[in-house]
Amino acid sequence: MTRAVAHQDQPYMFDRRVECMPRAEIAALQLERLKKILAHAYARVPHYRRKFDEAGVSPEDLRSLADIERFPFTMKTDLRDNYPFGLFAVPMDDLIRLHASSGTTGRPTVVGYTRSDIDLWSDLMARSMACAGVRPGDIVHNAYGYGLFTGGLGAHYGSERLGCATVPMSGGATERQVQLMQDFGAKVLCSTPSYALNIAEVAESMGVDVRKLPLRCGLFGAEPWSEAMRRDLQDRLGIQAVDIYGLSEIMGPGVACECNVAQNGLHGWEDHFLFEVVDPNTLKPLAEGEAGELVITTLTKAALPMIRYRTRDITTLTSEPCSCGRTHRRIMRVTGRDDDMLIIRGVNVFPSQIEAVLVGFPGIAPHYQIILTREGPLDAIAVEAEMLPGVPADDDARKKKASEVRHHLKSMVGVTCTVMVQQPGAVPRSQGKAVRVKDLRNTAP
Ligand code: DLL
Repeated sequence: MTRAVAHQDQPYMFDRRVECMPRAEIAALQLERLKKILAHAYARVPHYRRKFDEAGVSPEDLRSLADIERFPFTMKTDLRDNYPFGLFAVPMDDLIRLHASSGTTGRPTVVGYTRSDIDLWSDLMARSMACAGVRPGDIVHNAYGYGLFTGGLGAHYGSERLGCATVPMSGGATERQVQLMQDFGAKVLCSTPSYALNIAEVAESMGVDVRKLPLRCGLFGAEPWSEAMRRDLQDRLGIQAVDIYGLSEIMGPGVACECNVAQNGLHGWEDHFLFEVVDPNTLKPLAEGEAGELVITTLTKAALPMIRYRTRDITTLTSEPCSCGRTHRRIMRVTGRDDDMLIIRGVNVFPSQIEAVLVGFPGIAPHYQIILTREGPLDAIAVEAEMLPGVPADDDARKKKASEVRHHLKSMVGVTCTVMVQQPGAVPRSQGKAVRVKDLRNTAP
């Protein structure tokens, strides 16, 4: 498998030939690569061969990019049903890495990489970081979890490929993180947005003003977050907070990343991935600007080609020109996963919409949890938030604040919920991906 961006001996910066490629050339490159990857998957993976045969299509049927619609989707269940290695398209001897997601139920999903896949991932992660404003020579503090999760090693390899001194912190031991960020003079923080908030809070409690440190840029992803959270993090940390997206099944972090110029939508790297947005109910393709489920096909990965993978992530796509000059289409902020969407008395709600109301609310800290319970036949939702430190937090003050928040949630999001405002520090803090929803619907009262 050839690599498009082969700068192995040079730090990756900004390859205009690739990132600013005219759209017609991107489409031509995608078609050429899509033909190859379909043939690769069909020839090497019995699952794809069977699925294509059942759908009555073969790789030769693809003449234009639009023909992709004739090919079957791939879902997380396909990975689970073929656990652990059934969807791999290369001999096991060719693999140099395995990652897995724990998953809340059942078998984990396992993903594998050849050496060329790891190179590609490192290149794309370096490209993403450069796009976000990271520069060779920067000290990168990497607080994404190392291990089976793709966040830690993905950011690590990309950061090294870019030529940055990479600090492999992983999550946890937050006071130590603050200490080392300060001592080393980190310019870049890689973490989930919820953990960045935890770091900011711990720094404040240690009397460290992060805004006065050399930290300049945050690469935040792996979970949904809101514009309100971006403003809060930028303000507290004195940085530019940039959104980065990815998922293990497709590669890991670095499938798409915002540029530091516009900070408005994530450039999806179309020389290596084909993006579609479909209606999650009818599975019909949606036009640009229409919100639906993101579907991704890998165009160049060898070990685990993914054909029309249904991510469950809800977003929109745009090919509007971006002020940074990059031509790769943007995936607008992922509001949440369709399996995380709450339906409360007929109203569809993503946790990130609740976050957008809470973060920046006067007197309220940006930590929250959503608790789901059953009241008779109906689902009920309670939001647990907490007062900002330093604000009066007696019973009356907290009740009054709770009622204000409840009114805002009703008018901005349309849901009626119970709101509990607790003392500062009461809501559990995140160490990695935040658990936003506590579902008590199936537990006995
Ligand atoms: O979370 C990869 C990653 C690591 C991305 C570090 C960015 C930074 P998974 O654990 O497989 O991989 O989880 C993937 O996380 O389908 C989304 O639902 C969610 N997600 C990832 N990035 C974002 C983001 C990594 N920027 C799942 N905004 C995806 C919203 C995100 N959701």
